[in-house]
Amino acid sequence: MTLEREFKKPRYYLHNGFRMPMGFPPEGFRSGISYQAQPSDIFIATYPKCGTTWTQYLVWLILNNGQPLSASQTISEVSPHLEEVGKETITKLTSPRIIKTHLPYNLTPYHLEASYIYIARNPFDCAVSFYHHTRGFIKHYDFANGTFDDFFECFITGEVDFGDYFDNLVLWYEHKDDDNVLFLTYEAMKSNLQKAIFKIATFLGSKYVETIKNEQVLNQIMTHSNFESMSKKQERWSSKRPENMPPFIRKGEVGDWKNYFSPEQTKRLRDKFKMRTLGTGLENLWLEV
Ligand code: PPS
Repeated sequence: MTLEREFKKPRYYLHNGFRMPMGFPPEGFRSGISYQAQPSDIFIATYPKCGTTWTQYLVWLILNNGQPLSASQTISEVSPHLEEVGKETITKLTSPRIIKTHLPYNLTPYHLEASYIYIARNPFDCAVSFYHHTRGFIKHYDFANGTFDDFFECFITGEVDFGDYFDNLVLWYEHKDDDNVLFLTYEAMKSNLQKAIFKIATFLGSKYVETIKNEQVLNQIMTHSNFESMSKKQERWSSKRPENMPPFIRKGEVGDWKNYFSPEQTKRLRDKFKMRTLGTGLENLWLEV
């Protein structure tokens, strides 16, 4: 008789059925979802590990003529995480506010004139990145010794913080053609960052298209937002991770998942992807991954 293996699970807490990292104050969530969105707000809405920080910084750079954050500033100060810090902190930001959120569409504060930039990443690389994230933030998840196989079972069943990957993606994708939504993929940003910058600037308004028409400004945006520059900055941006854990801005690649997934896991996630995206238009989004 074979015994089914017990999988180790990270620690979470449920807020009205919504799974959040331990250590995120419940009050932040309650208050964050009741924030009244403003017309000038720019939400960076993503499922975790899909390119949030990269896009936050791109938007910051576009809004600030390519000027990088100063040594005393961090990305989470200028673009806080809504459901972590709550609405008071967000309200204090100067407008236009750059707001990070991992909330699903139906919980994200809405205003017809606000801007929502959604970045999607293929679920395979997302799962690997999320695994390292979960391992590294020990105080949140108590999962330092968790394996990829352990985490995969949580990811594929949607039992991870901020909910099921597919629930988040499919619902946001339904709104991809709304006037106030810009839908981009991490992979497209990787293959042509300049094009993504033009799309973001165009979406944010003609004033920003003028900004990036200045070649010097565009070059600065490209340079400060590239993986190497952001890797150097991250020590000040994210809380200290243990020596033996990869950094928050880790590898920044498309296809790293192949180093982690077993053939069985690959088939299970491919099958789930097919099932959850059938008839949505998402089926062909990542044919080459
Ligand atoms: S979080 O915790 O949800 O806010 O994480 P998020 O920022 O969404 O995703 C982290 C992954 O994005 C990669 N990253 C980048 N890739 C390419 N270029 C740049 N500049 C960049 N900045 C961050 C980061 O390395 C994480 O992916 P992995 O695959 O783990 O490297």
